[in-house]
Amino acid sequence: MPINLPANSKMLNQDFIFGVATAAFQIEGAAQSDNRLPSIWDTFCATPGKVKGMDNGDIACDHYHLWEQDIQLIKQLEVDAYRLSIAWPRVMDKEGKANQAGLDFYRRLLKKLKDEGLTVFVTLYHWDLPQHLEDKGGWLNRETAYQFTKYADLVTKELGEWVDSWATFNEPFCAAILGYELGIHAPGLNKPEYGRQAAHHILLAHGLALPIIRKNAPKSQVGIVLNMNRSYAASEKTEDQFACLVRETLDNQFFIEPLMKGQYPQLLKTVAPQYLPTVLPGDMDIISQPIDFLGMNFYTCNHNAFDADNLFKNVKNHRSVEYTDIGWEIAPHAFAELLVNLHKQYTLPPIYITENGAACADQLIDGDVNDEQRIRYLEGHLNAVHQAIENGVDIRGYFAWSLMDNFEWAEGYSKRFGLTYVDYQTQKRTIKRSGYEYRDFLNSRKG
Ligand code: IFM
Repeated sequence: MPINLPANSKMLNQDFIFGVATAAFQIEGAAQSDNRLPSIWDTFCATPGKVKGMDNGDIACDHYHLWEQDIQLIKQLEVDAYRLSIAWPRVMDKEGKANQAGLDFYRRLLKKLKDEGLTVFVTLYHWDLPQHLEDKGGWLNRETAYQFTKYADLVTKELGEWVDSWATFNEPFCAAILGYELGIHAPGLNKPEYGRQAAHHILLAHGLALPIIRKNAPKSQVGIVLNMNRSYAASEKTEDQFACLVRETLDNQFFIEPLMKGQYPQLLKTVAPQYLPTVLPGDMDIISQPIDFLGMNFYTCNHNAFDADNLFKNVKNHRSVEYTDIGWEIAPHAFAELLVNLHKQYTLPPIYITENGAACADQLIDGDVNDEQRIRYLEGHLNAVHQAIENGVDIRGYFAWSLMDNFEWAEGYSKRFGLTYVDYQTQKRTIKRSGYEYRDFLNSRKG
């Protein structure tokens, strides 16, 4: 079943970038190698009851050792670009000094990626905060934003020559809200005021780092990556419509509005003031500086019914729809709508779809993984991107999540998002049918 786009799609032009994405903690392993410090995810994994099966990132996909073979895997998929993240605890010691052994790993990796002709997108923070900073309050401590600028300065100075695109943060919603408000992710705290204050400090760190990155890497583009959901009201009832509006505000607008307009959503002042962080004079100007691109990660949609005790309450779609193995509704139409709505609400910079993909109950049988649901998922969402572009949204690229199966945070290794199957016992990689279909689709474009 091939992946198809309309023949006239702008996504088939040579300048539209297609890639695959990963993140450091999810694939690297080598948790104790070369003076890497513990991160909040190491601590969270070691805390009983937090991660399924008490899985951890100690070995993961052992990419730290298998990186050359993994670059060949990327080449086999014949993509244009690769998106990865740097592990802060690997490259900086507690005093803020460079850890050359950790930096050397990334130097070798990035240089080879460039030698292989790939466009390289790097995210500075994909959730692996050094534990020693969490011990001082983590993202609840404003000082962490200033520590982040030192880390951003070091990394963009040392590694800038091989990077085409820098993102400061991946999914501030997950880092702050899942981590500090809902307690599902590291560091596992759960108070509304914590989540929103952590989010403010992350956005502040983003803004403080922008001029530093621009100075160190003047030829690269700089932006940030947000994850977004499309919210639907569970019914026509006023209270469900209201629940949907609040949810959309807390999930999406809370992050994009400060970046684009320098303010938090005004609606929260009246309906949920506990979700407004403490902001110091000047913060919003720092946060809302222009960016070269906005990265957008999309997976699913929500249906919201009013519950005064739980503004994050989801109900199942009452229509018969398909879900992935992680229980997320497959809703490509929601992706197109979300993109077009944002385009109407804001003057957006160019957008890259920095993540999109499906967790499927993959099985390796005789060297073959027949993941037809993932192929349909990819085709549906690629066509949604096409629709959004037709409706005027400036989208420049698309990254499938993920290059390979990996550590799926609180789900451990139980959920597989890869275009490549990983046997965690042997570390053997097997390209799934979705990987081959993605490759063939990219080749048809080149032809
Ligand atoms: O695996 C994650 C990734 O780290 C961030 N975005 C969502 C993916 C799937 O949950």
